[in-house]
Amino acid sequence: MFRKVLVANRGEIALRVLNACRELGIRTVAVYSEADRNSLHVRFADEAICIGPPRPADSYLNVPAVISAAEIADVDAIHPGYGLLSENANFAEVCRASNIKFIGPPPEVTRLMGEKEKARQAMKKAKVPILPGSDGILLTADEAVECAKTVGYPVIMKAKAGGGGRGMRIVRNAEDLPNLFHAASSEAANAFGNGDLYMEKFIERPRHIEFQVLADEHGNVATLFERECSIQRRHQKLIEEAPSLQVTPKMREEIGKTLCRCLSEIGYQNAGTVEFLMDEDRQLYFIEMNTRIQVEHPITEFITGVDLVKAQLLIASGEKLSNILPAKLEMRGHAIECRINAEHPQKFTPSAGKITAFNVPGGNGVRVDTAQYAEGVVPPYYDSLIAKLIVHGVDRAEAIAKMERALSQFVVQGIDTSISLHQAIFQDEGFRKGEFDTKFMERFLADKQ
Ligand code: MV4
Repeated sequence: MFRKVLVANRGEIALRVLNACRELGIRTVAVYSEADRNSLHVRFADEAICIGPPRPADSYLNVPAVISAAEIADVDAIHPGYGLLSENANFAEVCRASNIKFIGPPPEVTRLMGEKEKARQAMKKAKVPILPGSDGILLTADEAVECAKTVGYPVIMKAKAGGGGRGMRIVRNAEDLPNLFHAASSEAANAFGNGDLYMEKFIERPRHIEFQVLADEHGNVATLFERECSIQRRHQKLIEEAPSLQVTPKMREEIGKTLCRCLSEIGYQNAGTVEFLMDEDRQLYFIEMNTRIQVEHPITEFITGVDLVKAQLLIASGEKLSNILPAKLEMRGHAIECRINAEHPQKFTPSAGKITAFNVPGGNGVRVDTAQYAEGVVPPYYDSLIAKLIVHGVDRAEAIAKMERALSQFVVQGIDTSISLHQAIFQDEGFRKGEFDTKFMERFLADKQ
């Protein structure tokens, strides 16, 4: 096992990774920006190194600064958390060249999954269901018009380098296609430095369902069931739950088996998430893969009893899955996560500043992952997630009751938070019945006007 690990992240995920290291007897090194001097990830690490000014590009995303810190502290490995450098194949390559283990998949695999159209073809080859669409990049609007004739409208143009919904356009007829093709392409070229597009059949009201996987460095892959992540606004998830009410045991098993075979073939390693859309007929279709630990990983930890971050560390140190996972993985109960953001609950404007009061709920089956505290400061430079409230019940009804109780005891003063928005969502009849799709929040917010 590693002697010393650097955590290249901040906030709750930095603390989450530090905790896993501590429990495994690994020494820890935090890196921080000038805005995070008084952060808990700095306080609770064995060593901490300032890597630059507040702006992420000047600190947490500054590869030479992070690598220098790793060399000065003489670490064996770097855990990137989520966001920031976590899916940057070039960073993983620099780690490799510097003889530092990157805790994640090999850069070649990260690069493959980062090219969404290549990932799609790789999944297709391994018999993972994909949506009807193009076989590769469509270079011109004319080619796209031809392709759409076989796929059938509506279609969606997506950027091969895409993410977060940018460089995407829904197309409902051939007349509109050329303009939307060029709009998507220039948006993608601007955002990602690459304007290449591919096409998929557009699903009007999809559910977003994702499968958690773990792969060791010996070719073994396991799936840890699914998470339902349809409650989101502008591509930011707000509430996630596991398992999904819509996935039957048979679907879970079939998708699980196919994914294990596919990811073993690809040479996947470490933790990953395979995203699917579910259509109105409850069919699942692969859309993309995330090659990192995800924000919502605790709900999977609750239903499986597996510590996913410890698993990442063990896998990266060469351990076999059979020595990490129980002989038979089973799902127990139901887990739900609410993302508590520092933002206005109706206007969604970010809210930075000093937290004057902070009470975190607890009790049986209640977990709060946060790096915030009373008198703590939310800087304006980073994403607005300040805490994750996660609950585990014997069934969905108990999980909902626990979440409502816990939300009512979560007190944050001095800044705006999304706590009251979550309380309103939990009152919603459709949400309570599990009747929702990725358009839920749009309808919910329109009804509240
Ligand atoms: C789609 C889709 C409908 N049909 N693809 C949005 C972000 C990117 N990761 C994939 N996205 C979508 N792809 C097809 N063929 C609808 C979305 C989508 C969405 C997906 C998951 C969660 C929330 C979403 C919100 C709007 C659109």
